[in-house]
Amino acid sequence: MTSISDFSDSPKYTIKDVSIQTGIRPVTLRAWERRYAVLTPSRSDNRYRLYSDRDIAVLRWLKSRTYSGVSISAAAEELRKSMAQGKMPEVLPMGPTAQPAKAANPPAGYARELFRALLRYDEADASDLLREALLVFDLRTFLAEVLTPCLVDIGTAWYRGEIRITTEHFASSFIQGKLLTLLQSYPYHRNAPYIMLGCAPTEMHELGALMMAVLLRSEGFRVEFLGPDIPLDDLVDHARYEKPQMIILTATSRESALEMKRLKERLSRLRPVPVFGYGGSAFNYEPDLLTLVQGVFLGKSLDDAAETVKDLLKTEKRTRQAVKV
Ligand code: B12
Repeated sequence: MTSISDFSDSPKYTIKDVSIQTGIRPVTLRAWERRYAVLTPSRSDNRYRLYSDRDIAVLRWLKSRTYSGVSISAAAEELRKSMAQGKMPEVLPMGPTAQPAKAANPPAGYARELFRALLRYDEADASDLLREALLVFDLRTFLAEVLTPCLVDIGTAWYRGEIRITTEHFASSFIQGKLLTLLQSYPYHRNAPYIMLGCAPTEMHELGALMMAVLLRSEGFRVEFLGPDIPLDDLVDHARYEKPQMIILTATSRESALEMKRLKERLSRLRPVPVFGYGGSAFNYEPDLLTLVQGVFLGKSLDDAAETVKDLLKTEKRTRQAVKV
């Protein structure tokens, strides 16, 4: 279970952002702050309230308690008591009206706007769009229907000679930076199932792997993101000492996919043996690769892969427990 204290307490969200994320109106947020003293948001230089991920978790907890019939004052008292004992409660599921606000545009609209902003090298606009899209869509939609199509459009424009290589590099670095920040904004669970994730040797396209890392970390896994072009000797050595439950590699080209051919066999000599999973567009375009690379193909999309990983690690946990007995 995730505790509220696992969330970062660095101030970054305005009251409007928090209202969208929690479904609690700004006027109510201010009233709760005044009456129940459970939150003390920081202030920006111009005195605006700034909330942290932990503040948002606290607000969701309060809201969830009120949905189970507890009054807001009793929920606040419960929280204060727990904090006085140096404990923060576990995260609770959000109540029904705490859904994100309605999006002004469908995801494809955000993808298009983002593409245009990046072509103008307009970081401020691109950042605003991403922040808004993250607030109004769930993470899977954000990754698959906003970021991915934007990257595909950039690739197509580059291929047709409509944009410069510098523009493509700027856009992909910008998105990579945002994804890394997102990855680090999730709590890091030392005791959760441990996954090493990165790209096959020679593979420089790391954004799909990074998206996968964000998605799995958001699901509570301990994910170590290793980046592009990982030498297999080094990976196997690292795994021998760190003993991950799972290793995931991605490939977008045939050449890099074939680099993984004998990895499963090498991993089978480690104790305990990590599960080896793979994916990426190489396998989607050339399915014959699936017969050449041993291991578990995780699926065609990030979504499928996240579900497959969850199932595999549930089975893996049972097997490891059975071996211990
Ligand atoms: C950014 C980019 C780069 C950047 C990468 C930067 C970085 N830090 O990652 C750089 C500049 C390094 C680069 C280099 C090259 N690139 Co490039 N690149 C792109 C671009 C624009 C975006 C890639 C991306 O991140 N896409 C987003 C991801 C999420 O999309 P995706 O990989 O399709 O993922 C989907 C699925 O595969 C799946 N998925 C993704 N990851 C995973 C992981 C798992 C585990 C699972 C299960 C599923 C899964 O989910 C996604 C959603 O459905 C694409 C355009 C495109 N169409 O994607 C070209 C593209 C991939 N590149 C291309 C090429 C040709 C190259 C170069 C050969 C160019 C060159 N001449 O040097 C080199 C190769 C470098 C190498 N050795 O790997 C071609 C590939 C064509 C092909 N299939 O053969 C593309 C398609 C551009 C094009 N239209 O021609 N590139």
